[in-house]
Amino acid sequence: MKIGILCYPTYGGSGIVATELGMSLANKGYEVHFISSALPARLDITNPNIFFHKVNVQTYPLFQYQPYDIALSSMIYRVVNLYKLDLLHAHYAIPYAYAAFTAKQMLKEDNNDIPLVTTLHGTDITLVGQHPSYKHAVEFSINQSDAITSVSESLKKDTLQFFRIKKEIQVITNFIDNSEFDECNECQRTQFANPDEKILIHVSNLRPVKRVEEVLQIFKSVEKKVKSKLIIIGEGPDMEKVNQFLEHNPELISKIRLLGKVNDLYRILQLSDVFLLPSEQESFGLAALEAMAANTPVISSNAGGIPEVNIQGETGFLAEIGNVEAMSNYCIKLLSNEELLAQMKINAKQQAIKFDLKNILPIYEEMYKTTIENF
Ligand code: GMT
Repeated sequence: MKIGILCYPTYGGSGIVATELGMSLANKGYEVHFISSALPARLDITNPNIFFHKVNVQTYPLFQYQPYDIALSSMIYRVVNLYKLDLLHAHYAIPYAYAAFTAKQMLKEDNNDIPLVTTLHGTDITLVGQHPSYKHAVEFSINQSDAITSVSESLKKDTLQFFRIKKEIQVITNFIDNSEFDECNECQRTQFANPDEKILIHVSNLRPVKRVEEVLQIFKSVEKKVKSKLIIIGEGPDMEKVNQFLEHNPELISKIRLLGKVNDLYRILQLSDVFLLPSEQESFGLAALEAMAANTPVISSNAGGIPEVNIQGETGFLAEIGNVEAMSNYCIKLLSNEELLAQMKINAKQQAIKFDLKNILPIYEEMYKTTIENF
């Protein structure tokens, strides 16, 4: 089977899921073509079954905004024709499902139409997709897809609530390749904390929905009770809030490490004790699953699909969105009880194993086959 994957190339959940899925399919012998504005961050382009097609946006002085969607649909059309693809898989409705629909119309003119699968990831539904500027086009392109998948039950519910969807939505949860988290010999806690200190960690693209200021407030409370350090990984618009917090709390500067984008994320997760995710919205919380795969329990809000991943009292603790006090207290409780911490580390890993790639990949393969058969 030859599959075209349309996704965002940058650090962000939807691009990561698309890339990991494509690489796993390529390892199983499928021919996988990535179409995006840049090489996806984690893509191993040396795999002979993987192809990358960069969307080139032709700039022209007349355009106030360069028309990426037109260039994208043209590139989809060209790649399908040239490489004889069997199926397109759009990750994130805007603009990928929309551009794929346009490409399909062009392909129909050549009697060469192919099935389109759209995977909904979260903010395309819960945030940006609901804006009146996009809503009708998002609803239309979801309904024009030949199969629709959602990364959690919660996101499926939101999609059905906010849009008039005429087709079945299949929940295929996000996944993790636990084999990438084997025994970490290079994990050196001493690089980040003294032996008597605990390590708290937050990983995100620091957008407002991630509520990074609450991560900092939680750490401020915890650090008073439990000797600890905080690691923040990622870059984004709310980095300014982090800087402002440090200006107001200079005594914490030596206790908070800002690492930006890192290549060895899994290694750093493996040496951490607790992952903080106080998000306002989270369709799934892939970052929490990655932490769990690294034996790291999670203290989170109960937004969206997080409760499907982080189980209260087992893999960590959850509180209402914005309840910093509860999240801080849970964190103190967890970090000051070695027995509880050790048990939750084990539970977190067991939960990650339930979401293992080898359980989820066959579901995608089956869905592709059914979609092609019914086309
Ligand atoms: O929120 C992000 O970090 C990025 C965003 C995206 O679209 O790339 O992530 C969304 O998709 C991820 C993969 O399916 C989910 O794990 C995230 O929960 C979801 N983010 C939100 O819903 C806010």
